[in-house]
Amino acid sequence: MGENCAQKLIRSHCAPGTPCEPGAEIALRVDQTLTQDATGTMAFLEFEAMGVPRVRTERSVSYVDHNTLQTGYENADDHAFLATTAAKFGAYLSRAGNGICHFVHLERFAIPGKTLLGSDSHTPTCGGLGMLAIGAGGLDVAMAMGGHPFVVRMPRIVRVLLTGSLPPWCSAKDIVLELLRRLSTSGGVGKIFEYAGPGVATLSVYERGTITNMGAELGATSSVFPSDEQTRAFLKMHRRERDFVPLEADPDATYDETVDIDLAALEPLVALPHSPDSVVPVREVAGTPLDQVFIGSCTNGSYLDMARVAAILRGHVVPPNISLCIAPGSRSTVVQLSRGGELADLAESGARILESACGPCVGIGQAPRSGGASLRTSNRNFEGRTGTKDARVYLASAETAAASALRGCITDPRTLGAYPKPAWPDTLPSDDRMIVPPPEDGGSVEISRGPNIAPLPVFPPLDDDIAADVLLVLGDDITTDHIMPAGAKILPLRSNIPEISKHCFELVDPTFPARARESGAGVIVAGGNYGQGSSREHAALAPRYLGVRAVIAKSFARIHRQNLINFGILPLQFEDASHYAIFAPKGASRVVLRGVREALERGVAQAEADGRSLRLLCPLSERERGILLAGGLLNLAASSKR
Ligand code: MIC
Ligand code: SF4
Repeated sequence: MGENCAQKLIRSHCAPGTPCEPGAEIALRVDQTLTQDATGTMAFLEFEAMGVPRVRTERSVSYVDHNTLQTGYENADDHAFLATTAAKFGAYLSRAGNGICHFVHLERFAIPGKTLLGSDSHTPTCGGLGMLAIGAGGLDVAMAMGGHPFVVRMPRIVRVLLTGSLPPWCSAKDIVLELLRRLSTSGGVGKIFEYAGPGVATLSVYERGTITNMGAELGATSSVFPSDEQTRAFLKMHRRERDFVPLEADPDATYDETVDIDLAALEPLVALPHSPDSVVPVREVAGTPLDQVFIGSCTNGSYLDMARVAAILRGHVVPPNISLCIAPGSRSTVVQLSRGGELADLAESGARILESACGPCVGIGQAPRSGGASLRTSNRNFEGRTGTKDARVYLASAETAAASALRGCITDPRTLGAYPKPAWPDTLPSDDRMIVPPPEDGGSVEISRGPNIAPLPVFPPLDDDIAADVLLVLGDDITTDHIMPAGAKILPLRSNIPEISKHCFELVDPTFPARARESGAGVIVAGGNYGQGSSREHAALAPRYLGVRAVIAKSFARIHRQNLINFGILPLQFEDASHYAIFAPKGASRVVLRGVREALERGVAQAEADGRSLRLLCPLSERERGILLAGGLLNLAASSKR
């Protein structure tokens, strides 16, 4: 039987004979890893704790792209730590200023047919170039750097059949927003989206990257495009044609599901506050006043996007109510914009040009005014993520963003007239001098450890009986931004768990850290899709540090569930979702679980909640059970070494 692209990528990276039934665990060989500074400090601390002298991948790259705002010593300490750990352990270092990890990786390192594991949820961006690219917690990535396979449940493969071609003023962002509109932020959990059909050839790799990037917002395990002539052209443009490898689905390939999208029928779309799946046509909200427009991020920070934006803004100045912020995705993009003159167009329009980094996307600078409205080309508009709790954030394409910046309110770009088609250069700058290769032998490199680098916390093995206070009862779709907020003030504490845990659930309930510590053993109750969003393992580590032993939810997002397991927190699911009412709105305050070890064997735990009995599911693989029993993956790895 023929295979689709995802199956080919998986089969070529699994042990021969692995049964690849959806839901079964598969162990993937990891060719490349990517870490970024906000998750990378922890990942390298974890790698160091594993005692492996040098990375065992084909390529591991450590990026500095998130925490580039240095308002104190913390981020600079982290950068020095990352520079020295990269050199010591054999990873490449992409220095601050070189750009956002997903762009730099796509442009400089991605290779069709290979696997990439990254400690960032948008790692699937490189699926736009025919890779199997997956986001994971830092500890999973550290294990992969140490040569261990990445274990994941075999996803269902969804064919997204693209027909036709995009009308003027519609772009790749509208394709993925359409998917979010139809499928929601949990619609991709346990799935890989594979793009197919005649529409694929009409999309450049940058456009494909926009789509695979936001597959993360669908909750997908990954997203993948075939590797074809567009892929070859992209690699040639970056002077890497030698890395081209074709990848296509067999003509008789089958899929678990199909979604059809007629590109010609699309129109500009926008996600309304506060979720990437609250999608409506731009025309329905046209005229909504704005205070700010942000163009950039790993979704829409490419040269392709920037050149279109420059062409739209050329000769105009943004109106007084608009603060327009633009962050090109990579240093190579800035160089090209400057050589081609587009940078002048952007600056002349009044745009505030920011460094090539994540910046406003994750609340590092440019927080909107209180109650303000911001339209952004990034991928997440969760409440409070900008740094302003009551700001309203809309997500749209670069074209819609530029049009809205010009008019001062949400604007359907089709009302601007002719669609500009900027000339496309044959090559883009491919200068790797901001990427530091590791020395052949890093053994003597001393790791720089400023005061911001705290030791890893150690947790005991799992208790057999757990009696815990219900610390929080939450609704559906709780994001990791709710659990462990980011932003300019908290992100610098990523390498210091005792400090960062003081901000756990800050936006939801600022009393949480103190209550959790006082209780000594706590449980969190939540609705569906708990932990959606980022890969940050701090959203598990910090609660565990504060004494959280279990999360009881209707369902979990993939990466976060694995992070909970990796740090010894039980991810328990209501067998009967209506039992959520035992806790909400104001219900049981204490949960008792007895014989937990045996319950994990059976996959079902019997709990008492203020005297009421309920069954909780814990469907775990043998491997996951082993991790939980040991009190976390690091404990397990250490015990297997002894
Ligand atoms: C994000 O977009 O939320 C981040 C910041 O890139 C995170 C990683 C992190 O929290 O460091 C992600 O997407 O995984
Ligand atoms: Fe950076 Fe935003 Fe992309 Fe996360 S989503 S990697 S913060 S640009």
